Amino acid sequence: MKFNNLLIDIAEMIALVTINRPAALNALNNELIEELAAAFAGLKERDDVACVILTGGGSKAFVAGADIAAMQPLDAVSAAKFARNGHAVLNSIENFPKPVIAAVNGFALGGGCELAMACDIRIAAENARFGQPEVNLGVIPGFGGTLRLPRLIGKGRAKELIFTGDMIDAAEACRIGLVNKVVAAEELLATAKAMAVKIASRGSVAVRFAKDSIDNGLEMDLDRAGRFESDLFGLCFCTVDQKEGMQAFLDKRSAKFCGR
Ligand code: CO8
Repeated sequence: MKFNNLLIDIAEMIALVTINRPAALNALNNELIEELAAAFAGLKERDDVACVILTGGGSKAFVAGADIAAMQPLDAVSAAKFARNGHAVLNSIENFPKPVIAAVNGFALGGGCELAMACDIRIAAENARFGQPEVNLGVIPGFGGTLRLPRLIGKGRAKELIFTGDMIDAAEACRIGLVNKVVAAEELLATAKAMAVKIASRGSVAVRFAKDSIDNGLEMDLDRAGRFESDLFGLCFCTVDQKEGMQAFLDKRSAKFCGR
């Protein structure tokens, strides 16, 4: 599929997906949301992709939010539809069977912050800025911000960010757990790639099960979550990678995983 707003580059088992609408600071409109959905659906099926990095085109923004010009004339029904489409694509990223790293290279506001939060890991450049400024526009976050932000940083801090609409810098985002680490802008992609390559070298079935257990386990009570984790732990023992990983340890050599 040809994309008007995305660049996709695949190398060394890593897919780099760049949201490329820099003239509008990569703001999310319907077309871009549909392209993101199609891109992730395609990458899901590719055996030559073990990990995805999502970043923004240009030097200023990861994604500066949903497209305000496109949203301004919407009525209630079409706004709810737009929000539901956004939820669907962000859920597909959160549930993507391989790790997704957000390399946040500038503004991550509104839908952009929500998109970053749907990724598994967030690495920010020093110039990144985060916020949920929707109340400044007379609306609330509509792509999962009221749901994922409190789960990530706690209810009190999430309410402060959402109620004030304030922007925070990368250092503050790191301090409150919104991002995993902050690096110099020129090191952002190399840092994200190094992490992706490291993850891709591990047992991919185990990484997938770990993602499943963390994401689903957080939504269950501890008893059910414990049983879910135990079942996935047991399933690991059907894989070639479990036999290889443990044998390699016993042989005092590096494991050669095959993803089965
Ligand atoms: N939508 C559309 N266009 C945008 C957006 C946006 N979110 N952000 C920036 N742009 C455009 C600007 O209009 C401008 O275009 P032009 O050059 O044609 O005038 C261009 O990008 C560059 O932006 P600025 O000139 O404003 O750049 P600055 O460096 O001065 O400022 C900011 C950068 C601070 C990021 C500023 O652009 C800004 O405040 N942008 C809006 C941020 C925002 O409010 N984001 C939240 C949007 S709401 C949202 O995301 C809700 C998600 C859920 C939707 C639910 C469905 C109904």
